[in-house]
Amino acid sequence: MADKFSPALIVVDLQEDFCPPNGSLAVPEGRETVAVVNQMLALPRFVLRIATKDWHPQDHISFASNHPGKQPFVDFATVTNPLNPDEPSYRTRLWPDHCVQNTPGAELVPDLQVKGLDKIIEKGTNKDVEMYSAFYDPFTNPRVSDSGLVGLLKEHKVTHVYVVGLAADYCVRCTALDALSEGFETYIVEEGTRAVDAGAWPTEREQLVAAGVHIVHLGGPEVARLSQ
Ligand code: VGL
Ligand code: ZN
Repeated sequence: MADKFSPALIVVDLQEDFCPPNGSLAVPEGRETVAVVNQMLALPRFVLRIATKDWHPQDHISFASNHPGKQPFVDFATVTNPLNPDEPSYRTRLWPDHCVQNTPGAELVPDLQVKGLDKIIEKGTNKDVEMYSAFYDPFTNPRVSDSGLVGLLKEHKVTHVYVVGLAADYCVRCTALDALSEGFETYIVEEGTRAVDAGAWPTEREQLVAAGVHIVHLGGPEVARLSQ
């Protein structure tokens, strides 16, 4: 029997606040991904096309504004599992306020072909935890938030996950790593993403490849098979 190929597309956080010229956390060239993402959305082979929205309450732990004296981009905060203070805490980078629920900055970019989407998943809604991944937060003992994405992919018997959107070095990266650990063959289409720190991307890219994520390109065979 031929190997199963049942691919899903995950479009990560293609929202106004992550795009120039006006986004509060604009990723350099972030808006250039939209045409590529629309091209991916139009490919016939996907069994599921999902978009995520970063969707924070105003008091979210990742906003520097909620930590007196701390500066976005440069400072960090400690995150502790709100359900288990004994689970090891971790340091998380602080950001400008972004993607606040029901604000214009949290909207998907207007040029995105949303009619091609099967579902939109909101993440980062718990004020006490950072959630870069489209699947769940980084805590495991116990997990604090689960978006339901694994369940959805398994329901549709998805085998391969293609990830695009923003930002390559944060939410795209974490989503790809979780997809991999859930057992999916995982691809990042590089033209369809951009990094917050473009200078650090080549190193992070290598780490993703070492972990088993396939970083692929529009003209390559991994994308071509989505047309057949
Ligand atoms: C993201 C920083 C903060 C992302 C979300 O979508 O990559 N980055 N929140
Ligand atoms: Zn965020």
